[in-house]
Amino acid sequence: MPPLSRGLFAIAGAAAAGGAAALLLAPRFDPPPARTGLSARVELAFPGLSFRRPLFLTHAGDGTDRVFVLEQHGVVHVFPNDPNARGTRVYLDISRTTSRAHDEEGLLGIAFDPGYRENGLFYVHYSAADPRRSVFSRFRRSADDPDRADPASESVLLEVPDRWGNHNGGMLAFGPDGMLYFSLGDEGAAGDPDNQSQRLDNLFGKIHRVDVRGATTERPYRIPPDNPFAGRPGARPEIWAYGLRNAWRFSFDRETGDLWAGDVGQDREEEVDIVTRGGNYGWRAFEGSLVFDRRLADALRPGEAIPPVATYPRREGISITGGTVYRGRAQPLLRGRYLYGDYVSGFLWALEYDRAARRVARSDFLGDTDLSISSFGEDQAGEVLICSFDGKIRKILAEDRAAPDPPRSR
Ligand SMILES: [Ca+2]
Ligand SMILES: [Ca+2]
Repeated sequence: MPPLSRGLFAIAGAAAAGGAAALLLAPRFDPPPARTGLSARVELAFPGLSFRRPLFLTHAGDGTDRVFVLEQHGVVHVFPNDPNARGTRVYLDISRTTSRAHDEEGLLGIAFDPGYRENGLFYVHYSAADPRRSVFSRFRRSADDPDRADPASESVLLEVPDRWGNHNGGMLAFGPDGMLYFSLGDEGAAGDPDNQSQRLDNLFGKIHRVDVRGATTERPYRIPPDNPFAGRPGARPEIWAYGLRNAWRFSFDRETGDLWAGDVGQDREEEVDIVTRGGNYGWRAFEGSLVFDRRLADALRPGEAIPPVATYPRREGISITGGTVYRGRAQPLLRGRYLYGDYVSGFLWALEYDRAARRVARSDFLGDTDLSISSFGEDQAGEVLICSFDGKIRKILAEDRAAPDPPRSR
């Protein structure tokens, strides 16, 4: 799954599974020096439930307050949002058509239609083999059981052939505008060898936006006329933003509608972006705030590449898991903060962004969870839950760290 470069995923995956030998090989990380401000610990949200490589968690937006958890091998579970839940039901099982040939392949994302309560429609992104490709499909809820999807209802929206198993993106979500957004990574290998993220003639290294309302088998989606490159010769009209290496997870702020993404770095920096219409997020001219390809960077106009909102160096983590802006009620200290983490180091951060000034007002290192954080999800009420590869779902409990003693006067 996530978005790792340089084959480290195998090490981390084995470590997550408890392999002692692998743990010896796992990279070591240093917490950031600042230890004031907020801190947090994590706690099991559903102690009675365990999952096999849970990759994502969400709700159907239909008022039923159920939780849906994706397992990488191609299964979606559903259960009531109750800490005492003892079991789940299998909502969807496409494990036979989902490819797990590469660690980053599988059932990667799910998004419920804004009209799900009435129309029962939802969308998934999964990997398939022979030939290797990303598949975007629509399914429908079964007619007689709200806890089951109709496995025969699949309708393919889009298939994207892919030469490499890594960097497949994976997120899909509806925006506040009712459009379906989805990410694709730069296709893979390393360093985006064909510079696809900067080019507009392909779907890789981007976030896309399509209109699935009134879709038919013949026309599974339409291009919103206000897409930034709609009508431009040679450009894919689906593109919303580009220059993204592997935006494994993105989310919309429930209150502001802002689109936040975590973009996984290559060798030096992980980054957080606020993604805007037509924006170029720099890869592979830039990796985070740093020049990656001098020739490409020099060819860009000043300001053409939009810098990240935040970055962190490799000593703090090597594969960002983009999170979500907290709009729940249970953790007032986190209200309005963008929560994100690192899949390999397990570090967790909260960032406060000043939208008027367009800058980070405050950033807190919340702590080391010691988890392989694969995703942040939200329940119906906006409470944020963490999926990790130990199979468990956790909530975040924040507290104000005691301020350090002030320096003594001399
Ligand atoms: Ca790929
Ligand atoms: Ca960037």
